[in-house]
Amino acid sequence: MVVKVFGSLRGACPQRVLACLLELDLDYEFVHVDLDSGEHKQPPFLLRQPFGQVPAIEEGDFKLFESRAIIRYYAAKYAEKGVKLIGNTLEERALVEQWLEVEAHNFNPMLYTLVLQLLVFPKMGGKTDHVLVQECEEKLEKVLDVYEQRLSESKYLGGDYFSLADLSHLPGIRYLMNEIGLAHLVTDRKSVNSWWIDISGRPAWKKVLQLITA
Ligand SMILES: N[C@@H](CCC(=O)N[C@@H](CS)C(=O)NCC(=O)O)C(=O)O
Repeated sequence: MVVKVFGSLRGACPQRVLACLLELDLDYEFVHVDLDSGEHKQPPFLLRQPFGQVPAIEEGDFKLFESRAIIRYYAAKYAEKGVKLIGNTLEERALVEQWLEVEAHNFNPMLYTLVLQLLVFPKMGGKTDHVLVQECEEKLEKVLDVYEQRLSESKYLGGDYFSLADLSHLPGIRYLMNEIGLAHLVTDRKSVNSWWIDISGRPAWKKVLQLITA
């Protein structure tokens, strides 16, 4: 069954879902939600996502929101497809879950604030809070130091295979590299940089980039 993805291509969270669907080679239909006109805050969309954010998916009668819940669902559902995005054993899976949590709770809050301060607010005519930017950058440096240690011992975050833990970082690190002038946070760290070159070169992510820039 074709998966309907409701979102905006410029959003990191919809990009996370697309990266997963493309890794799994699943058919999907992308339904554009117009963030500029506030379509995501209107009652029809709130029935799909009560917090008024993208993405949400629909597959027949089944509906789901929260990008990380969606990627977990599809990785588990299609684990037999031959693409191992989560572990086979409980322990392998727990490691992937651990780094997915790190992405959501240690990496993403800093990244999100930096994107708002350095990209979104200036575009809307607002002012950047440079003290906050400095604080977030320092906190993100510390998070990425932990990644550097992990990736100097393990090819990928969750183990020796590309998993959801790596995939979930792709949209956020793209912002660091290309949109907010903080590529040095990655390139200054040998193992993080090699990991980024590897995961961002995956065909599924390249297809997401083509969609974003089309
Ligand atoms: N935890 C949610 C966060 C969703 C989210 O922040 N979506 C952003 C786009 S990446 C959005 O809808 N922004 C518009 C808004 O919050 O009004 C998820 O992972 O799906």
